[in-house]
Amino acid sequence: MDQDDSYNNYIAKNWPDIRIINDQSNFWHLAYAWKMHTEEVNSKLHGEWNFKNIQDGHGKLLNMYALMGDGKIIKGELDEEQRGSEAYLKKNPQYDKYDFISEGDSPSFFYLFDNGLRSMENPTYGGWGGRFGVVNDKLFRNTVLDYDVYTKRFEAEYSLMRWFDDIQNDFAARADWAIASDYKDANHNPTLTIKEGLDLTAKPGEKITLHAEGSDPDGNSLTYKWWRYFEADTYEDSKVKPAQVKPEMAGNMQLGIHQEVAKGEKLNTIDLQGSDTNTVSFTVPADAKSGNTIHIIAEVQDNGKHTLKHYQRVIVTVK
Ligand SMILES: [Ca+2]
Repeated sequence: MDQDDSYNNYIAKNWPDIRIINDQSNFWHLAYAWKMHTEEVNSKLHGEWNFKNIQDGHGKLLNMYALMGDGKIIKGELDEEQRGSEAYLKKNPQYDKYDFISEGDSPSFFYLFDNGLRSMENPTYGGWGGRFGVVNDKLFRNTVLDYDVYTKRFEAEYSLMRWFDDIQNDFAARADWAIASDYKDANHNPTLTIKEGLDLTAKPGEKITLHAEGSDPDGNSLTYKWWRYFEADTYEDSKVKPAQVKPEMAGNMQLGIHQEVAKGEKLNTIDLQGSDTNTVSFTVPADAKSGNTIHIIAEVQDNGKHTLKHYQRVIVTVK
């Protein structure tokens, strides 16, 4: 965020070759702005879920995790910022006891999870830390939008919000690991490989079939889901092209950036067959140009506690 000017005033001047992902807006949405969202993305940010799955009965470390009105007073914090206090809850009645407070710093770390989304390869791919546009070869910012299926708008922050359930489920499993005395006492994520590989080339009009092979260390049953991350890829058809927002417009930190979708416009015109099975097929559009990419996300989900996932991203490059 460049909260303390350390990027603009020091790093950019003295270390110009360091690549920077400058998140100026997305992170607010896994932080104090979460109450602005539709309920569909927030279901695991409410008090009941957080208390039960993260804080209560999960050992000494998780007992220190801070939730709204949980009675914890943070030494040195301003009185009006003591979100654990009864007084704060009374003054801010939009929150319930044990509601999520903020994980605003966490998205910048989420890139490093090797969850299969490949966000650490390229900030424009998107992953648990959100998705970013290219300002120049050293700088990435919130200049790209993802289509929020609930609000029907393109929003920078949806590139982060779309993962909230998965992020919180994963966190809850880790909270369980903190108290498990044996491996079998908690659930663990499945793994996933794609038989055909992750970086493929194809001709326009070619039919592609991909096979997902999941495995679960706990022996859970697995289900599969495939979808095209059309906002992240570069094939353009008659669908709406995700709006490229000028960098100077990306500074609206509290509200994010929104763009309405015109009625009747298609968001994705590549039909995935078998998208809820372990084998998906689709045809590379005949008008695809050489160099275009198509990003297909494969998800595997177990049926253990917190229904954990792993992903793979297949990138098809048209030649
Ligand atoms: Ca499992």
